[in-house]
Amino acid sequence: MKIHRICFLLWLSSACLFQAQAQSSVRLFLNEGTFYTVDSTNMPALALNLSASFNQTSDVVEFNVGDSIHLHLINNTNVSRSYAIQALSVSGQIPAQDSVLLTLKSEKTVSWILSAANEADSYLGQSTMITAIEPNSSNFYWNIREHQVEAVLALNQQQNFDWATYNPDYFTINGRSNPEINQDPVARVVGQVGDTIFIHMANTGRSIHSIHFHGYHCEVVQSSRSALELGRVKDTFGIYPGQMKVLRLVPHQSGEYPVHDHNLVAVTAGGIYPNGMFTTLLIQ
Ligand SMILES: [Cu+2]
Repeated sequence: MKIHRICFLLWLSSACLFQAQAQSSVRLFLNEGTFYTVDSTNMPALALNLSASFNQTSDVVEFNVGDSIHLHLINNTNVSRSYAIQALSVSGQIPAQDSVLLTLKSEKTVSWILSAANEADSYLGQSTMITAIEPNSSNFYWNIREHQVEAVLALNQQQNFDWATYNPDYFTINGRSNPEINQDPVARVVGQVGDTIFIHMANTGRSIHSIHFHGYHCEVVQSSRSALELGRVKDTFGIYPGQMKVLRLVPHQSGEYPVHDHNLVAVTAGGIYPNGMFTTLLIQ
């Protein structure tokens, strides 16, 4: 997974006010390709990438609070596709091989989920995070999903899938499972004691997940579901389908500690444990 960081070389100079108001541009391609699980099972997929080549670990768009960005969303497939940022009540259609331009700005730190307006394409992988951050802050991104080949194949053929029979058997963070999650610098939290670290979690799947931290507690600083969650300091964070949740972690001790889905089925891949949602925090 890559990340698009819109940064300004002159941020700390006297030109920063001008630079901060400058508008930047980013191109995000909706690509189709083949998703490979950790045991080499494959299935058709969509992804949002910073280039026109498909990568199953959809890329994140990050910009600084107070800046605005022009997001060119390019449909690099041969059928018309929808898009939506539910939190902003933004949605629309992009004809095949065409694009739309979205101008986004935020005066406060916030993360949004950019997905399809329809469930099928979102489930196939058209879903990522767009986030406004404080300059020079430490941010990591966990796009949490689960996969069932039968569901993917049905939805990819525009057939209905009976979600009552949903029984996913692959569970990923940024399109990867353990042990590959720790090789993703966007997902794998690395920091130092006393750092302020923000972990942006989006549940872009269909199941509820419950993410458990060993060794540390985090504070909820954003929840798209309920303001009641804000300020809670815990070690386990439930996250509903479609929910965006941002955690603040200030590590008090060094070490390498696991983070995983507390539902142990979600720590498997094709039935093999622990090849699902499992990663480690590395604090020095
Ligand atoms: Cu645990």
